[in-house]
Amino acid sequence: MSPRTATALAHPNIALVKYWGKRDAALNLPAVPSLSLTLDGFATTTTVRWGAAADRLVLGGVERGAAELRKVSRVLDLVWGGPGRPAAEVTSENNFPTAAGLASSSSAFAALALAAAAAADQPLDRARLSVIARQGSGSACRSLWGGFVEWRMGERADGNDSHGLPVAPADHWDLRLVVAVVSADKKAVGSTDGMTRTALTCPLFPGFVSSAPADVDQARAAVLARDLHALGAAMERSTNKMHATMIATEPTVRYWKPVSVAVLDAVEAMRASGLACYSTMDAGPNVKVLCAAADAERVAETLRGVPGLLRVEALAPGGDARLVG
Ligand code: 2P0
Repeated sequence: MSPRTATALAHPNIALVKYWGKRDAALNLPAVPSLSLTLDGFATTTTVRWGAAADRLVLGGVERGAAELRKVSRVLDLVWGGPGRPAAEVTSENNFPTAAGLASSSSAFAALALAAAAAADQPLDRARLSVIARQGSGSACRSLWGGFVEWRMGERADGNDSHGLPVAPADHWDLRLVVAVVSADKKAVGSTDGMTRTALTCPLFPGFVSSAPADVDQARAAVLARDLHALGAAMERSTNKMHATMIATEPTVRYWKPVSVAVLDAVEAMRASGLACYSTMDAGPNVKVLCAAADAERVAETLRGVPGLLRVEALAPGGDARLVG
Protein backbone atom coordinates (compact mmCIF):
# COMPACT_ATOMS: atom_id res chain seq x y z
CA MET A 1 0.00 0.00 0.00
CA SER A 2 1.32 3.44 -0.82
CA PRO A 3 1.31 5.86 2.12
CA ARG A 4 -2.09 7.43 2.56
CA THR A 5 -2.81 10.51 4.65
CA ALA A 6 -5.91 12.20 6.03
CA THR A 7 -6.55 14.98 8.55
CA ALA A 8 -9.60 15.26 10.81
CA LEU A 9 -10.82 17.88 13.26
CA ALA A 10 -12.95 17.05 16.29
CA HIS A 11 -14.28 19.20 19.10
CA PRO A 12 -14.17 18.08 22.73
CA ASN A 13 -17.42 17.43 24.52
CA ILE A 14 -18.35 18.23 28.09
CA ALA A 15 -20.65 15.81 29.87
CA LEU A 16 -23.83 17.40 31.19
CA VAL A 17 -24.69 14.02 32.74
CA LYS A 18 -21.47 12.29 33.70
CA TYR A 19 -19.66 9.11 32.76
CA TRP A 20 -17.63 7.88 35.74
CA GLY A 21 -16.91 4.17 36.14
CA LYS A 22 -16.56 1.22 33.78
CA ARG A 23 -18.40 -2.05 33.66
CA ASP A 24 -15.64 -3.42 31.39
CA ALA A 25 -12.23 -1.79 31.64
CA ALA A 26 -10.67 -3.59 28.66
CA LEU A 27 -13.41 -2.46 26.26
CA ASN A 28 -14.07 0.86 28.00
CA LEU A 29 -17.73 0.07 28.57
CA PRO A 30 -19.40 2.51 30.97
CA ALA A 31 -21.14 1.79 34.26
CA VAL A 32 -23.62 4.59 33.48
CA PRO A 33 -25.19 6.30 30.48
CA SER A 34 -24.17 9.92 29.88
CA LEU A 35 -25.13 12.97 27.81
CA SER A 36 -22.84 15.70 26.53
CA LEU A 37 -22.50 18.98 24.69
CA THR A 38 -19.86 19.27 21.96
CA LEU A 39 -18.01 22.60 22.08
CA ASP A 40 -17.07 24.94 19.28
CA GLY A 41 -13.85 26.90 19.67
CA PHE A 42 -11.77 24.14 21.23
CA ALA A 43 -10.54 21.55 18.72
CA THR A 44 -8.08 18.74 18.08
CA THR A 45 -6.65 18.42 14.57
CA THR A 46 -5.04 15.07 13.80
CA THR A 47 -3.23 13.75 10.73
CA VAL A 48 -2.74 10.03 10.18
CA ARG A 49 -0.16 8.81 7.69
CA TRP A 50 -0.25 5.07 7.08
CA GLY A 51 3.05 3.55 5.98
CA ALA A 52 5.53 4.71 8.65
CA ALA A 53 8.35 2.48 9.91
CA ALA A 54 6.63 2.11 13.32
CA ASP A 55 3.60 3.66 15.04
CA ARG A 56 4.45 7.15 16.27
CA LEU A 57 2.48 9.83 18.11
CA VAL A 58 3.56 13.46 17.99
CA LEU A 59 1.21 15.56 20.14
CA GLY A 60 1.75 19.29 20.34
CA GLY A 61 5.11 18.89 18.62
CA VAL A 62 6.37 16.42 21.24
CA GLU A 63 7.02 12.74 20.51
CA ARG A 64 5.00 10.70 23.02
CA GLY A 65 6.05 7.52 24.81
CA ALA A 66 4.76 3.98 25.02
CA ALA A 67 1.84 4.61 27.40
CA GLU A 68 0.15 7.20 25.22
CA LEU A 69 1.09 5.38 22.03
CA ARG A 70 -0.51 2.11 23.20
CA LYS A 71 -4.07 3.51 23.07
CA VAL A 72 -3.39 5.11 19.69
CA SER A 73 -2.12 1.80 18.29
CA ARG A 74 -5.23 0.07 19.58
CA VAL A 75 -7.45 2.51 17.69
CA LEU A 76 -5.33 2.01 14.56
CA ASP A 77 -5.74 -1.79 14.91
CA LEU A 78 -9.52 -1.44 15.19
CA VAL A 79 -9.76 0.91 12.22
CA TRP A 80 -7.64 -1.38 10.07
CA GLY A 81 -9.74 -4.32 11.23
CA GLY A 82 -7.55 -7.21 10.11
CA PRO A 83 -4.06 -8.63 9.72
CA GLY A 84 -1.22 -6.90 7.88
CA ARG A 85 -1.78 -3.46 9.35
CA PRO A 86 0.92 -0.99 8.30
CA ALA A 87 2.39 1.27 10.97
CA ALA A 88 1.17 4.86 11.06
CA GLU A 89 2.45 8.27 12.05
CA VAL A 90 -0.07 10.32 14.01
CA THR A 91 0.41 14.05 14.41
CA SER A 92 -2.02 15.92 16.64
CA GLU A 93 -2.51 19.47 17.89
CA ASN A 94 -4.91 20.86 20.48
CA ASN A 95 -5.79 24.56 20.53
CA PHE A 96 -6.58 24.27 24.28
CA PRO A 97 -4.90 22.76 27.40
CA THR A 98 -4.29 18.99 27.20
CA ALA A 99 -5.29 16.56 30.00
CA ALA A 100 -6.45 19.38 32.27
CA GLY A 101 -10.11 18.44 32.69
CA LEU A 102 -11.11 20.11 29.42
CA ALA A 103 -11.91 16.84 27.68
CA SER A 104 -8.90 16.77 25.37
CA SER A 105 -9.05 12.97 25.15
CA SER A 106 -12.61 13.14 23.79
CA SER A 107 -11.65 15.18 20.74
CA ALA A 108 -8.32 13.36 20.39
CA PHE A 109 -9.68 9.86 19.85
CA ALA A 110 -12.65 11.03 17.76
CA ALA A 111 -10.30 12.87 15.38
CA LEU A 112 -7.90 9.91 15.34
CA ALA A 113 -10.59 7.34 14.44
CA LEU A 114 -11.99 9.54 11.68
CA ALA A 115 -8.61 10.45 10.16
CA ALA A 116 -7.30 6.87 10.37
CA ALA A 117 -10.39 5.44 8.64
CA ALA A 118 -10.31 8.04 5.87
CA ALA A 119 -6.59 7.54 5.30
CA ALA A 120 -7.12 3.76 5.12
CA ASP A 121 -10.10 4.13 2.78
CA GLN A 122 -12.23 2.25 5.31
CA PRO A 123 -15.89 3.17 4.83
CA LEU A 124 -16.85 3.01 8.52
CA ASP A 125 -20.09 4.65 9.62
CA ARG A 126 -20.14 7.09 12.53
CA ALA A 127 -21.55 4.58 15.01
CA ARG A 128 -18.65 2.22 14.23
CA LEU A 129 -16.13 5.10 14.48
CA SER A 130 -17.72 5.95 17.83
CA VAL A 131 -17.30 2.34 19.06
CA ILE A 132 -13.64 2.51 18.02
CA ALA A 133 -13.02 5.97 19.54
CA ARG A 134 -14.60 4.74 22.80
CA GLN A 135 -11.81 2.17 23.10
CA GLY A 136 -9.24 4.98 23.05
CA SER A 137 -11.12 7.03 25.63
CA GLY A 138 -14.72 6.55 26.73
CA SER A 139 -15.86 10.14 26.35
CA ALA A 140 -14.48 10.24 22.78
CA CYS A 141 -17.43 8.18 21.54
CA ARG A 142 -19.58 11.31 22.02
CA SER A 143 -17.31 13.64 19.99
CA LEU A 144 -18.08 12.16 16.57
CA TRP A 145 -21.23 14.31 16.61
CA GLY A 146 -21.86 17.95 17.28
CA GLY A 147 -24.48 19.39 19.59
CA PHE A 148 -26.09 17.20 22.24
CA VAL A 149 -25.05 13.55 22.26
CA GLU A 150 -26.08 10.61 24.40
CA TRP A 151 -23.89 7.61 25.15
CA ARG A 152 -26.07 4.61 25.91
CA MET A 153 -24.43 1.84 27.89
CA GLY A 154 -25.43 -0.89 25.45
CA GLU A 155 -26.08 -4.49 26.39
CA ARG A 156 -23.75 -6.55 24.22
CA ALA A 157 -20.67 -8.13 25.78
CA ASP A 158 -18.57 -7.04 22.78
CA GLY A 159 -19.61 -3.40 23.31
CA ASN A 160 -20.64 -2.86 19.70
CA ASP A 161 -23.91 -1.23 20.81
CA SER A 162 -22.17 1.15 23.24
CA HIS A 163 -21.62 4.33 21.26
CA GLY A 164 -22.75 7.93 20.89
CA LEU A 165 -26.18 8.85 19.54
CA PRO A 166 -26.99 12.37 18.43
CA VAL A 167 -29.87 13.91 20.43
CA ALA A 168 -29.98 17.35 18.81
CA PRO A 169 -27.55 19.22 16.53
CA ALA A 170 -25.52 22.27 17.49
CA ASP A 171 -28.03 24.74 16.05
CA HIS A 172 -30.95 23.24 18.00
CA TRP A 173 -30.45 25.56 20.98
CA ASP A 174 -28.36 28.69 21.31
CA LEU A 175 -26.63 27.93 24.59
CA ARG A 176 -23.16 28.78 25.79
CA LEU A 177 -20.76 26.94 28.05
CA VAL A 178 -18.64 29.54 29.79
CA VAL A 179 -15.35 27.85 30.63
CA ALA A 180 -13.52 29.21 33.69
CA VAL A 181 -9.94 27.94 33.55
CA VAL A 182 -8.60 27.50 37.10
CA SER A 183 -5.52 25.56 36.02
CA ALA A 184 -4.08 24.39 32.72
CA ASP A 185 -1.80 21.85 34.44
CA LYS A 186 -2.06 18.16 33.70
CA LYS A 187 -4.39 16.59 36.27
CA ALA A 188 -2.78 14.79 39.22
CA VAL A 189 -5.07 11.73 38.95
CA GLY A 190 -5.99 10.56 35.44
CA SER A 191 -9.65 9.79 34.72
CA THR A 192 -9.12 6.08 34.14
CA ASP A 193 -7.29 5.63 37.46
CA GLY A 194 -9.70 7.90 39.29
CA MET A 195 -12.83 6.11 38.13
CA THR A 196 -11.34 2.66 38.75
CA ARG A 197 -10.40 3.66 42.27
CA THR A 198 -13.88 5.12 42.86
CA ALA A 199 -15.66 1.96 41.72
CA LEU A 200 -13.39 -0.18 43.91
CA THR A 201 -13.46 1.80 47.16
CA CYS A 202 -16.34 4.28 47.28
CA PRO A 203 -19.46 3.08 49.16
CA LEU A 204 -21.52 5.84 47.48
CA PHE A 205 -20.72 4.65 43.95
CA PRO A 206 -23.73 2.27 43.60
CA GLY A 207 -26.05 5.22 44.25
CA PHE A 208 -24.37 7.24 41.51
CA VAL A 209 -24.79 4.31 39.11
CA SER A 210 -28.42 3.52 39.93
CA SER A 211 -29.54 7.15 39.71
CA ALA A 212 -27.75 8.05 36.46
CA PRO A 213 -30.38 6.81 33.95
CA ALA A 214 -33.02 9.15 35.43
CA ASP A 215 -30.60 12.08 35.08
CA VAL A 216 -30.00 11.22 31.41
CA ASP A 217 -33.76 10.92 30.83
CA GLN A 218 -34.35 14.33 32.39
CA ALA A 219 -31.46 15.91 30.46
CA ARG A 220 -32.57 14.44 27.12
CA ALA A 221 -36.14 15.65 27.63
CA ALA A 222 -34.87 19.08 28.71
CA VAL A 223 -32.69 19.38 25.59
CA LEU A 224 -35.56 18.44 23.31
CA ALA A 225 -37.89 20.92 25.11
CA ARG A 226 -35.17 23.60 25.36
CA ASP A 227 -35.80 23.78 29.12
CA LEU A 228 -32.64 25.33 30.60
CA HIS A 229 -33.73 25.03 34.23
CA ALA A 230 -34.45 21.28 33.90
CA LEU A 231 -31.18 20.69 32.03
CA GLY A 232 -29.17 22.73 34.52
CA ALA A 233 -30.74 20.88 37.45
CA ALA A 234 -29.93 17.45 35.95
CA MET A 235 -26.38 18.60 35.16
CA GLU A 236 -25.68 19.97 38.64
CA ARG A 237 -27.19 16.87 40.27
CA SER A 238 -25.05 14.53 38.17
CA THR A 239 -21.94 16.66 38.74
CA ASN A 240 -22.40 16.81 42.50
CA LYS A 241 -23.04 13.07 42.79
CA MET A 242 -19.95 12.29 40.70
CA HIS A 243 -17.71 14.58 42.78
CA ALA A 244 -19.21 13.20 46.00
CA THR A 245 -18.16 9.71 44.92
CA MET A 246 -14.72 10.96 43.91
CA ILE A 247 -14.16 12.69 47.24
CA ALA A 248 -15.36 9.63 49.19
CA THR A 249 -12.87 7.42 47.32
CA GLU A 250 -9.76 6.03 49.07
CA PRO A 251 -7.31 7.59 48.54
CA THR A 252 -9.54 10.55 47.76
CA VAL A 253 -9.85 11.89 44.20
CA ARG A 254 -10.41 15.58 44.82
CA TYR A 255 -10.14 17.89 41.83
CA TRP A 256 -11.63 21.00 43.44
CA LYS A 257 -9.40 23.98 44.24
CA PRO A 258 -10.32 27.08 46.27
CA VAL A 259 -10.79 29.06 43.03
CA SER A 260 -13.15 26.34 41.73
CA VAL A 261 -15.32 26.81 44.82
CA ALA A 262 -15.23 30.59 44.36
CA VAL A 263 -16.60 30.11 40.83
CA LEU A 264 -19.33 27.76 42.09
CA ASP A 265 -20.27 30.45 44.67
CA ALA A 266 -20.38 33.12 41.96
CA VAL A 267 -22.74 30.95 39.88
CA GLU A 268 -25.05 30.47 42.87
CA ALA A 269 -25.05 34.22 43.49
CA MET A 270 -25.84 34.98 39.83
CA ARG A 271 -28.69 32.50 39.93
CA ALA A 272 -30.05 34.00 43.15
CA SER A 273 -30.06 37.37 41.36
CA GLY A 274 -32.24 35.88 38.58
CA LEU A 275 -29.62 34.93 35.97
CA ALA A 276 -30.23 31.38 34.68
CA CYS A 277 -26.78 29.76 34.84
CA TYR A 278 -25.66 26.34 36.04
CA SER A 279 -22.24 24.91 36.88
CA THR A 280 -20.42 21.70 36.15
CA MET A 281 -16.94 20.28 36.77
CA ASP A 282 -15.13 17.25 35.40
CA ALA A 283 -11.88 15.49 36.24
CA GLY A 284 -10.06 18.71 36.99
CA PRO A 285 -10.44 22.05 38.81
CA ASN A 286 -11.96 23.99 35.89
CA VAL A 287 -15.60 25.04 36.08
CA LYS A 288 -17.99 25.25 33.12
CA VAL A 289 -21.15 27.32 33.31
CA LEU A 290 -24.19 26.64 31.13
CA CYS A 291 -26.42 29.57 30.16
CA ALA A 292 -28.36 31.10 27.27
CA ALA A 293 -26.25 32.78 24.57
CA ALA A 294 -27.85 36.11 25.42
CA ASP A 295 -26.57 35.86 29.02
CA ALA A 296 -23.09 34.54 28.26
CA GLU A 297 -21.26 37.87 28.26
CA ARG A 298 -22.78 38.84 31.60
CA VAL A 299 -21.83 35.47 33.09
CA ALA A 300 -18.31 35.67 31.65
CA GLU A 301 -17.80 39.26 32.91
CA THR A 302 -18.91 38.28 36.41
CA LEU A 303 -16.55 35.29 36.41
CA ARG A 304 -13.66 37.45 35.19
CA GLY A 305 -14.05 39.23 38.55
CA VAL A 306 -13.25 36.02 40.47
CA PRO A 307 -9.62 36.35 41.61
CA GLY A 308 -7.19 33.67 40.44
CA LEU A 309 -8.82 32.53 37.20
CA LEU A 310 -6.45 32.12 34.26
CA ARG A 311 -9.04 32.64 31.54
CA VAL A 312 -12.78 32.79 30.95
CA GLU A 313 -14.23 31.95 27.56
CA ALA A 314 -17.80 31.48 26.30
CA LEU A 315 -18.04 28.55 23.87
CA ALA A 316 -20.98 27.80 21.57
CA PRO A 317 -22.21 24.31 20.68
CA GLY A 318 -19.83 22.77 18.15
CA GLY A 319 -20.40 20.62 15.07
CA ASP A 320 -19.60 17.09 13.98
CA ALA A 321 -16.08 15.73 13.76
CA ARG A 322 -15.01 16.23 10.14
CA LEU A 323 -12.28 15.67 7.61
CA VAL A 324 -10.23 18.76 6.84
CA GLY A 325 -7.57 17.34 4.58
C1 2P0 B 1 -17.33 12.56 31.15
N1 2P0 B 1 -15.14 12.33 32.30
O1 2P0 B 1 -18.45 12.03 31.05
C2 2P0 B 1 -16.56 12.29 32.43
C3 2P0 B 1 -16.90 13.27 33.51
C4 2P0 B 1 -14.54 13.11 33.33
C5 2P0 B 1 -15.61 13.45 34.26
O2 2P0 B 1 -15.11 10.98 30.56
O3 2P0 B 1 -10.87 6.09 31.05
O4 2P0 B 1 -10.92 10.32 29.43
O5 2P0 B 1 -10.39 7.12 28.84
O6 2P0 B 1 -12.67 6.21 29.34
O7 2P0 B 1 -13.24 9.51 28.84
C6 2P0 B 1 -13.04 11.56 31.38
O8 2P0 B 1 -12.68 10.27 31.19
O9 2P0 B 1 -11.82 8.23 30.51
C7 2P0 B 1 -14.49 11.60 31.39
P1 2P0 B 1 -11.43 6.85 29.89
P2 2P0 B 1 -12.15 9.62 29.82
O10 2P0 B 1 -16.88 13.34 30.27
